[in-house]
Amino acid sequence: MESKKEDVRRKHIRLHMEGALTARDKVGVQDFVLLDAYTSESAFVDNLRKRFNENLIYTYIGTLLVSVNPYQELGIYTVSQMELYQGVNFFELPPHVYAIADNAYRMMCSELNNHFILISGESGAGKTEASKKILQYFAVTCPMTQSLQIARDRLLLSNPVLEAFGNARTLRNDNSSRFGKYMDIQFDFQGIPVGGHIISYLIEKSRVVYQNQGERNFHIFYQLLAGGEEERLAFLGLERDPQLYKYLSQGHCAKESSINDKNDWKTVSNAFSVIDFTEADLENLFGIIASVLHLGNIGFEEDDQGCATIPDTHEIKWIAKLLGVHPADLLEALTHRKIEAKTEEDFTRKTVIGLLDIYGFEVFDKNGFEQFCINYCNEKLQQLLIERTLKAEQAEYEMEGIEWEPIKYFNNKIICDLVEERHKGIISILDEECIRPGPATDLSFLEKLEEKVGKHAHFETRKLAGPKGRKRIGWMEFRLLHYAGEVTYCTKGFLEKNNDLLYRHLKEVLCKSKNVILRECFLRAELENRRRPPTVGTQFKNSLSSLLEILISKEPSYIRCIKPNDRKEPSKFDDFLIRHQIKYLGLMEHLRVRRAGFAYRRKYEHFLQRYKSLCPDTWPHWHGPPAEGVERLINYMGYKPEEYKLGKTKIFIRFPRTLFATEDALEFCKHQLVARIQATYKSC
Ligand code: AOV
Ligand code: MG
Repeated sequence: MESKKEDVRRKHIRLHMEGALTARDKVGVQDFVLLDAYTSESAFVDNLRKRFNENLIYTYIGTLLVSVNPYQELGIYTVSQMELYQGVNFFELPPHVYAIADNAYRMMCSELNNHFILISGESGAGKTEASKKILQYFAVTCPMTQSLQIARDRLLLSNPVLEAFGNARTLRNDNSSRFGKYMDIQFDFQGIPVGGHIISYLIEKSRVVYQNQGERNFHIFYQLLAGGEEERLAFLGLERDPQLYKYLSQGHCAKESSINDKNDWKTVSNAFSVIDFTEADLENLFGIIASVLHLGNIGFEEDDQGCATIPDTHEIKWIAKLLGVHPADLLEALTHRKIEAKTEEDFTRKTVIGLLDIYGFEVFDKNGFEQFCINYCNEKLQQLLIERTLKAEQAEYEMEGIEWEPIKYFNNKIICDLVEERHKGIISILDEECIRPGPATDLSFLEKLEEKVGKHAHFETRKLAGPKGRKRIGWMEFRLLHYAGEVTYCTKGFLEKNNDLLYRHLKEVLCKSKNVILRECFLRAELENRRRPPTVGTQFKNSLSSLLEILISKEPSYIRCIKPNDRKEPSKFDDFLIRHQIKYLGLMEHLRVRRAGFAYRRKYEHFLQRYKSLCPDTWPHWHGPPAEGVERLINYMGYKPEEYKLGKTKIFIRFPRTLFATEDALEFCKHQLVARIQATYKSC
């Protein structure tokens, strides 16, 4: 294993040094900072395309990983690949999501601090897949005691369950995450995983009752019908055919060839048993799932007095049985309306690596409240990235006392403020409309927006349209100019979804349910609390701000995912689409900042450790200050003054070729050493 690992490393270092040679023409450079024409977007795209055509989907910009979704299995996630990356210095092997994971792990172990890996990119770009690969990497490579293996399996198997209940087919992605997920793994001081927890963010509830053309409900409904045992379905009063259920068939794609619900059911049921769901838990859980399907099939009619009635009570009986409520109470609650005036973990010696996998930026033909929340969330993550990379990188030069030319970049804080600012932002305006007395409607909300944020540079409505020739905006719509592009939102449903109120009468019935899970969701104490709960928009805003607090306190690693085409096809590289993503992800600015005259920077200690064998003064040991050792080494190597700068804690190397030459020398030195040893053996 070790010699194979060494071979691959050597081959890689050779490729690395051949940056300017033939291999580079074919496979491109593996780190964009090595691009000669690093300011050219075309050169950037060319490099990405060359690599994509060779099935090399990963490329670095310094320590940031750019990943292009291959839409096919590439065989690069095997256990032997994982072993290869384990404990190897970041730039020594080709770019990989495992290198990011391993680097975060090693830094956490050596510096005893907390890390997080932020995976971003638009819907379908590969975020969830990347987060699963990272989780698998930790599961396979981290030291593990026997008892911890059970916890590990549980953590891994929580994923298919979360996906079954939280993911669905959309027009953008067959397995689109409809909720945000922050997962952290806790490690003890020896780097052994000892636990973890998962926080989920705003699930797209409305999908349960309505899906657009070409989209589906959450996977679990279809999985249960396709794979559930006969007796289970009979117990739940369900038929196999999803077309029989209104909530499963509105998108006209209940049966989708690219999704194997029957197989997925097996995975999910197996996961349920490993994570210790008892048969009673499952009965309660699927009782709720089946009730939703029955509920969707209830036919409401109007009687002579204009009141709602349910003539056929077949479904009501099933729901009442499954939820353990009285059928008459349920019927009454569905047809009448009564009108009436997280604890933080205790991190001591533990450190964590957090993984954030959240819904990506989304644009459909019709965008509603859900897209508004999802895209707002993406604005916030972009903001975090700007703060921590573009700003921080530039601050590093300042801190290290290095002169440089500041780089301009678009700061999307202005859009975040437009959405979330207190008293002035869109969420506040929406909340005001939701609580004000008198008849508020989705239209009056739009008018308030026009009045209060109409002049904002990133906001448009039909009345306040931007330049001519742009796509028309409808009466009920407003448009936001997001960092990732324009999105036109229809305000229909904004008030209702933001309020998210369930009539008290219904809640009272559900509080008395014999179904334990349901009773936990509808607590009597909450029913008695007459205070109005915060709106969905405000809850979301608050949970995002606590998420950012969690992230800000940790050391970041970034993965930027790119979607190669809109048709979910392998080997298709759509230049136009990719250019757009490169632009809005700010990758060119990131590269420019990263290069800002210096292609590489390394801490003195690390630089010396790697190259000390090249200079007699530093080999085999250097006992003085690392900065002085580095100075001796580079003088010996003949670095010219314009090739580098010495900062307070790091050496900054201006040109990639200087580093290549140094790597070259290191390789040569190793070969000589090996040849000398072989010669000694032969002569013995
Ligand atoms: P997302 O998480 O970024 O979208 P996914 O991670 O679900 O996107 O990826 C979408 C699909 O692309 C997956 O189901 C795979 O078929 C394929 N895919 C992604 N990454 C890889 C990879 N590394 N290797 C092979 N196939 C891949 V969303 O959740 O919609 O924002 O809300
Ligand atoms: Mg996802």
